[in-house]
Amino acid sequence: MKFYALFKAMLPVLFMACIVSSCKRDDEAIKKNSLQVEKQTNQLQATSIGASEKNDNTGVPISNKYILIASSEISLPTGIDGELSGMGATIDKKLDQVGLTFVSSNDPDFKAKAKKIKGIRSVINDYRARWYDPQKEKTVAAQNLAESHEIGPVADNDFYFPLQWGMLAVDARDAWAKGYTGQGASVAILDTGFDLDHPDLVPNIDLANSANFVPGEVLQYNLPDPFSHGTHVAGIVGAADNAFGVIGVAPQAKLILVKVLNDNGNGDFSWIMQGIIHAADHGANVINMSIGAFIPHHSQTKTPDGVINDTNEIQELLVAMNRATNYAYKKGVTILTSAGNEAVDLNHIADYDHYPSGCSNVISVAATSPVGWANNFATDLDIPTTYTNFGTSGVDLAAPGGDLYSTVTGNCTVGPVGGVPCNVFDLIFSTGNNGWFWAGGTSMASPHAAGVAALIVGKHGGNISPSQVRSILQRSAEEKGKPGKDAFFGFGRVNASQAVDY
Ligand SMILES: [Ca+2]
Ligand SMILES: [Ca+2]
Ligand SMILES: [Ca+2]
Repeated sequence: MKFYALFKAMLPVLFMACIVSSCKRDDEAIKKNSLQVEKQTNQLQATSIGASEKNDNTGVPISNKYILIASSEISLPTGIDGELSGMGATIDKKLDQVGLTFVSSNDPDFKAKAKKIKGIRSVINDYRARWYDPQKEKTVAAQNLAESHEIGPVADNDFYFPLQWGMLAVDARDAWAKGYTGQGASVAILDTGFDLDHPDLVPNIDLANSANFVPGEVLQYNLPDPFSHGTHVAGIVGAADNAFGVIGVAPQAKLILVKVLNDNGNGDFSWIMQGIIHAADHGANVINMSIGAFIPHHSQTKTPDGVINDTNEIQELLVAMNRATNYAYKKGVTILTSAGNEAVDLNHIADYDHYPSGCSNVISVAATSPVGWANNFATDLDIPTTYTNFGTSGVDLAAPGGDLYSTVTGNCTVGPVGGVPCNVFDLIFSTGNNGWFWAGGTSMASPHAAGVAALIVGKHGGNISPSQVRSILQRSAEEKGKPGKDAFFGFGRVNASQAVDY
């Protein structure tokens, strides 16, 4: 049976500008050699998708990849290996913990056959989606950067800290001054590949527990384009306080890097589920997923063969995803995700829901930004961005995500960086592949909140449940917008300093 669906997916990063700098300790060496700004507008658009993989801008079922969902949520049927091999199928991965198996088979009747295995509740296609389109990125003439730098004693401020208005917005420095830096907390970053030898990340990367779930690729980001989404997100959570580059919200948290999307931005749902389970089983206290997709409630597609109703398949896909997030939650993991960048009211979209922000036991984060911060450092840092999704049902918290306002003109200088369009400084500055970038999106908001979650976990020595972490995140957030929970801020904009007072 073919699987048709209405689907749209992307990584929630909207705007990027880059400053590619030498990763050298010497400030003189820190000169931008390239700067470009690009605005990508991603409007919600439903795309009708056929069962062909030819159009790689859209989500498609993978014709020979299947997800088997057991009736049990905590185990797989005994003897399933033998039954599957008897069908000529290959087991790609078994997740006994949640009763899921991912299988390859070229048998066109595989689905019908596998559904007959005792203890199997459903068999659906796995899905691949392009979550991020590198064709829409700028091309940067990246310097091939030597990283044979020497990092001196930790005494200086990290030289790009003056660019990090997001740290001011969440009162990160006050939390650090109180002695809370995320020490003792582990944050798993589920994303594209990462710059594993970036001097800002190396001190905190927990390589032993990091993992790649993308067949044919490695954990290290490996594209010529130096913007690396995963590297940017990781730096917001936990770039080291090492007198170099930038600082993350939780600069002493350990970073478990988990590659669930390939460097071109494609990812299978099975890779994401494996990443969630891996993080939960390898000591993560917090998971950050700066990824997002709209999945329809119902799907019915007219084909030459008649009408195909995929509603059940879609519901089962979500059953599988929820098993992964529920498993992590029960193992004590606080899960943060981006609310998405389509500027839609999540309370009032009739036919779609946003995932993984809509999964069970995850915290969804909307994005805020100043307007013209480089022109006026006293300006409000907590304005809802132009792109952020909103709605009380779909937003739990708000955090800095950055924006790129065309009304902000001219060139500005902030800290060590000058001659840059003033509006670029309203984006979030963090690590990229062999350098640093500005980027904006709810992809950047979620890791600010994940960093605050890490500060909370660190303060409590890891002995705190995800429901308690959520409660503290919400109660310590700064009230914004309408009193109480509201559409753009949820329970408020996260505050690191207030969070560590609980
Ligand atoms: Ca640093
Ligand atoms: Ca590198
Ligand atoms: Ca409010």
